[in-house]
Amino acid sequence: MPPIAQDTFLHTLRAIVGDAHVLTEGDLSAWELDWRKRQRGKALAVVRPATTEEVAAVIKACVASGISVVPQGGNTGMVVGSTPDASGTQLVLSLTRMNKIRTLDAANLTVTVEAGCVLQTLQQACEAQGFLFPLSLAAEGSCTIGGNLGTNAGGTQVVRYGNTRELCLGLEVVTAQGEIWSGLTGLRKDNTGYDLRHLFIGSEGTLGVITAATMKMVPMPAAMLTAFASVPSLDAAVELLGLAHKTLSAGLTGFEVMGDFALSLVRKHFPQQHIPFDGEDPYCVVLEVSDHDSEAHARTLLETLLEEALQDGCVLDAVVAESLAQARALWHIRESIPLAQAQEGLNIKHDISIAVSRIPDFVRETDAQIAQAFPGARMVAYGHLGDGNLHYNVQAPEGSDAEAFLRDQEKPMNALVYDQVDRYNGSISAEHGIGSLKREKLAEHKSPVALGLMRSIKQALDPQNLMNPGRMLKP
Ligand code: FAD
Ligand code: 2HG
Ligand code: ZN
Repeated sequence: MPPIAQDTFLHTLRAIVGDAHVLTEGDLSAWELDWRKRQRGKALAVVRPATTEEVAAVIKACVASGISVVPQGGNTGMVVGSTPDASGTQLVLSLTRMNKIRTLDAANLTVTVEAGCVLQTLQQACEAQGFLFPLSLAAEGSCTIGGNLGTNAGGTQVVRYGNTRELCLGLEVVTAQGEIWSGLTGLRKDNTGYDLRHLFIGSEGTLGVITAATMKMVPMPAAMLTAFASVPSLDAAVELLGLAHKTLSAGLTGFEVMGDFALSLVRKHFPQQHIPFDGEDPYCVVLEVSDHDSEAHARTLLETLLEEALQDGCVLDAVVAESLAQARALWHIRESIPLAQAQEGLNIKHDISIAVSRIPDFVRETDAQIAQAFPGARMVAYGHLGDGNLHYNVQAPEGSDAEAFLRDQEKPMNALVYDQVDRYNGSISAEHGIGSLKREKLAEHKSPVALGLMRSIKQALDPQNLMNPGRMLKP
């Protein structure tokens, strides 16, 4: 863009959102560098609108000047989808000033919230009115509901409540043309044609900008209990999951698995945390039961389950949290794994899903292949076993240069793992999305028919290819 045209464009943006909210100078790392520090981009500017109308005006200005837009929430995404490329031509559209909770409708069990609202703020607002907003992930203190919808985030309660998609009843969106679509109906039934909200959920900012959403809440359970158990194998963890479904039914609200090396990284980098058991067993599980009757009822159910599991041998040892503080501490261990991985150094992530029943075989087989092909590679396996979603991550060999390992080994490592995922009929992205890190892989692993349909949708909604171009779909 010639300098004069660029000045005119920035002047237009300043007139829309105010001078203070168009950032072009100083340290813009918070918007230009992704959470994993995988890529640093360069933004033309960071623009921070405060209303839906301002977003629409910004997009219209972008359309008029042919400027591409990268919507951004908390910038906690795992696949480099929310930061600009290195060209210095893309506008980062940060939604964080649009953070109001517009309405909470207790009778309809819904809350309408702006896209930039931090997830934890939304959880707390619901809790204050006696409701649970059942989306929970370790980034909840900084990720936004717009980003959660943009990625169709999962987290630790999907086993009971589903992904963000399942929690959304309506959206308000600014289209790629700068029009406002108001779909905040809060209806549970509406069969008036294509359900447009589902196009935008999980579209990673490539089709339009989500500015607000109507989300489901559930009545706060009377009790939520957490247990931490060690298990002799992944097969045993799967057996325990089956028992938990049978005993707890809809009361099972969390079921996470953690490999011993993943836990050892938490021990190493967060020694102040107390991890039950000594780390001798290959896997541990965190499980949560929610109960609408009472804590005593929940405890009886959980203890019955654990006793049966101990007798069966699918659990070796278990503790049940005695207080909310203890429950939080147990969950904190699990949630610290990505942070411990980051402290350990750059790493390779595989956010995969496979039928729960096939996960043990997948891990056995793939671990063996990796050990042979990449001697010393350290496997950090953990995740949402209840959803068949494993974070099958890899840390560079001990003492090696992680940057060099990623440069030389990430491609062949990904090829090996994703070929295995194909063999097991799984998915190469369960909850984090595609962004730029996985777009080549999407092109290889998604069927040509599905890719063709995706391209048609993109072309129909964003014919100028201005919305987060190059993310998800290859240019
Ligand atoms: P960003 O990172 O800012 O954006 C993510 C994507 O959404 C980008 O493509 C962006 O363009 C798009 N986007 C953002 N806002 C909008 C909008 N308003 N309209 C349209 N598109 C938009 N993810 C999980 O699924 N489960 C987990 O358990 C989980 N745990 C995590 C733990 C840690 C410690 C961290 C750092 C991340 C974790 N994540 C997890 C990944 C991440 O937090 C989620 O993907 C989250 O949903 C991203 O929200 P965000 O506001 O940070 O979005
Ligand atoms: C989690 O479940 C997140 O903790 C992050 O999805 C996973 O860092 C990862 O690979
Ligand atoms: Zn996860």
